[in-house]
Amino acid sequence: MKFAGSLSGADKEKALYGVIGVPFDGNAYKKGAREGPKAIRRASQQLETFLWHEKLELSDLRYYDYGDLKLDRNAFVEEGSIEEFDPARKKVFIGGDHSISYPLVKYLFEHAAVAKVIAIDAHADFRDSYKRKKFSNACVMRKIAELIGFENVLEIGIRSSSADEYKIMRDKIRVYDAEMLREKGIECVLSEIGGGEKTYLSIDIDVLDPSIAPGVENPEPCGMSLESVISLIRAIIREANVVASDVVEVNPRLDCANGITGINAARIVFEILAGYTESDNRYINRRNKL
Ligand SMILES: [Mn+2]
Repeated sequence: MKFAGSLSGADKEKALYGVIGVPFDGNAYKKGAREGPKAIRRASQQLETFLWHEKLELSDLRYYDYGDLKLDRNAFVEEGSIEEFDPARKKVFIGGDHSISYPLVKYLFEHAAVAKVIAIDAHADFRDSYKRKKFSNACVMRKIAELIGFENVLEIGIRSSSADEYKIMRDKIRVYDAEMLREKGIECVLSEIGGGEKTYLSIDIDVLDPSIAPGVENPEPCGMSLESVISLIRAIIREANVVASDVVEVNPRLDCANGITGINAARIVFEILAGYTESDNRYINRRNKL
């Protein structure tokens, strides 16, 4: 099953954007996120591909669902495997536990395709190691910062870390936590993110309140609404040069019967694709045509 609105295989050469699944949960404590891509694709089919609030038809956006990328046993991207998906195209990866962001960023960084990373997440993910795993999903932003430089990392929406993580993050990276967003609104972030450097945007679905995203490994109280997360994502894509994104940590084994976490993740993927189109000035608003 393809992501809703994807071009057909015969038309894939016309694609401007790519959707790629990464069914991996080898670094998560509770397993199940490997089934995330399938659940998000299925959920996307339940939503209309017409974005009502923008009067935008998603199948006009010309994206192709390339299927799944395989990470090897050590969670590294095999050489050349992302290139199959054309490095020039903006992409959305659907996970997978959050640890997938590290090999993806590493690959893109080493191929000069990404210079900065913005994470939207409830958790800091800034541990040096967790349960004896260096590449645990609880360490992913630390590993990314060590790779691309602490000054090139921005974390947004954070409301949970250990005291040790906080001590390191406080001085070394820029953080806009959940409280700041509530008090000052998303505008406080926007002044920080211009500049045009190629940016990777990682969205952990647990940034949402657990009442609307229960299907996650580590639910964290007092989360954001879907509306605020969508406004934040669209504003970031408008201001920064986002060339790749991921939506991670959907665990269908922990979701409710109606699959609401997968549905909200699918909606976020829709918004990323609409955002890419808008920032590339390819936006087609049907409001006047209908
Ligand atoms: Mn998280």
